[in-house]
Amino acid sequence: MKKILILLSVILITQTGFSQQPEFTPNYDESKVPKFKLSDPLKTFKGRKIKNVKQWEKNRRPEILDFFTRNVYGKVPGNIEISKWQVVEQSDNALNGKAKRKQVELAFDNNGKTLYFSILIYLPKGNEKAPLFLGYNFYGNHTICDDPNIRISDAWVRNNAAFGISNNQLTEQSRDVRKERWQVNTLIESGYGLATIYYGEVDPDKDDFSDGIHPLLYTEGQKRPDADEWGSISAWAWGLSRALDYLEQDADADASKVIVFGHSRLGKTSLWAGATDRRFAGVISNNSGCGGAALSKRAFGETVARINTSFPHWFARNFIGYNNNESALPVDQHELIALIAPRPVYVASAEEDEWADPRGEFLSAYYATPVYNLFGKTGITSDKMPGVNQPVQNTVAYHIRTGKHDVTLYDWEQYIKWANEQILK
Ligand code: GTR
Repeated sequence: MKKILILLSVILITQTGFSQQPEFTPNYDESKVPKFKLSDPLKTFKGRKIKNVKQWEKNRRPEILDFFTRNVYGKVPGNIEISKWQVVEQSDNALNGKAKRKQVELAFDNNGKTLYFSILIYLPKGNEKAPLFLGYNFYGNHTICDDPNIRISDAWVRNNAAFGISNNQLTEQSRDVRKERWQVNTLIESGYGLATIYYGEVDPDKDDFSDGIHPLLYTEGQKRPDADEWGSISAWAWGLSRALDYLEQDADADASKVIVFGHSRLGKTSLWAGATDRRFAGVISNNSGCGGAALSKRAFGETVARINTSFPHWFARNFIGYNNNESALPVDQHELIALIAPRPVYVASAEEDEWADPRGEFLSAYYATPVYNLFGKTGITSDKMPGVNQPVQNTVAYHIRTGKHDVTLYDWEQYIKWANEQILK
């Protein structure tokens, strides 16, 4: 029996590639969090105190944004606009007559290459100018609800036996498998629209820079982004901004009320999109963890070194310089959140999601608050974490709910309640 088990684990290790990972034991002990000093969002790198919005906008915000751009997520090395878009399918009678549905394909041309991605849009019927949530999905637009009219993407996808995905291809079998995470009916009934995109159409989530959007902006002979250029998170954030470009031209939607949403790696993405594109009216980070809302310097759960090793394509290569070297960072993730000010931002954690460091996510929201205060907005007023399932909802909002790393109906109910106050009013 023992021999069989050993053999099985050897097969597993070689099959999954885990053997290449250096050993890593996450710290889940609060008393072992290293002592660290957080940078003051209201003091410039040169030590000048920031006293008002004007100084923040002129001297501080740009230097923080520049640091994150070059050293964390990577800069987009050029400009690509939508070359053409096409409504490939639409209906005024979707979701039992409650919604209008559109499927729009955007095309981007550059360097003799073309990239396409599709946005699935639902708008509440009779209230099309409603605010709308925009966010990526992990397994294709057709996974988000049981609507049989949602087209199936033919882009590369990670295999997933539970969803019937093999050969890196999506099929009918995975329709609606992620409906719990999207709660489309609740959104529509609450007067919100939803726009979603399969993230793999913008950049397949693998360590390969020959696919997705990156090659469209290579200089001659370039094979991968330079050390300060975009990783996948930055590429996905770019895609969200292009989706917003489209929404600005769509007479059915109100592009001034788009709340960018994302879970996990896509929550890191929504934060970066919200930081870089100030047209987004609000930003939601659901369980985004390391490289998202969680403070890197706490090194609790997933760390910078670990994330750069497991997912070498997510960040700019410069970020590797902070592997096991977080104290050298002149910024931390609270300043990513501060970049979103004064717009509403919601950081959400889950109790069992220790890997994402709920306390580190909370503290980021708390330490971003002085920048919100500068704008006369209320953020997180106490450094004491609220109890489980006891949301604090100001312009900066936070909750930690029971359960695991996921997006639940509870999360959406909070986002809607908060958006009613912060975006609608
Ligand atoms: C994990 C990763 C996290 C988070 C998550 C996800 O494997 O370590 O940073 O992004 O994936 O996106 O589901």
